[in-house]
Amino acid sequence: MSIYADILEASRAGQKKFVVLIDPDKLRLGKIKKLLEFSEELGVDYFFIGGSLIVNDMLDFVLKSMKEQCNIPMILFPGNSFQLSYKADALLFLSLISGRNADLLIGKHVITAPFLKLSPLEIISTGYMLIDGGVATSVQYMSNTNPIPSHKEDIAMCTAMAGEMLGLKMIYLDAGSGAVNPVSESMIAAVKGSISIPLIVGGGIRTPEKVSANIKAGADVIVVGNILESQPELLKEMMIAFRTSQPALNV
Ligand code: 1GP
Repeated sequence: MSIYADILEASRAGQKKFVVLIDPDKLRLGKIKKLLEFSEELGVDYFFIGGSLIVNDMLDFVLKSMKEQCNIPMILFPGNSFQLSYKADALLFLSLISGRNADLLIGKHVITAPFLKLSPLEIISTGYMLIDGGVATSVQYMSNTNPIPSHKEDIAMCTAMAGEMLGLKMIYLDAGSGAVNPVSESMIAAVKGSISIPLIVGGGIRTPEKVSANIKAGADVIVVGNILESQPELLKEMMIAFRTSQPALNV
């Protein structure tokens, strides 16, 4: 089954997915090892690999060593068109629909499409929506776009609806890596109620309580990155919160 089919089927059945975001630039290999072991042991569904700006040329190397150590599928979450590696399993083909930077809405896609067409990667078109997380994040600066204000649920809902109508397969609500304020539960619920495609939520999630609250609000896929780089052991509590909050499992 393709990765997208798996996410879609789970989302329709009310089952959730947990993703660990790996920024190849930030992680030391020793730390990756621990995080990979925990992720495999605790049943993490996918890895997202990427960052707004990757300075070291580590992508291929990181993917190769991850593949040697564990079997969790790896999905590229590229900050730019250079973050491409055939060692991954899939790629989020991101259109930054909360912004008005034509390059990130369609321009880069035109340039990369012929390469992706030849690649073995599963390409999953995803509407990426940056939500104000209370601090200027790398993605905001690098994309040269304004995030949607955190209380403007109507704008977020209409943006997500338009993304679905344009044929995008998933919506990613992101407060940006290291956000002070993660996306609120009320915004998650509002967006979830306005679309029928899977909803990914990430950015600034630091506690098991927030994981649980986001699941209850309607997120289909939870993404956690930053905090696990420094505290990989927190993954255990997060996974417990993740599993116990799923309606389908609460029997
Ligand atoms: C960022 O949603 C991801 O794009 C993860 O954010 O690193 O803050 O967990 P954090």
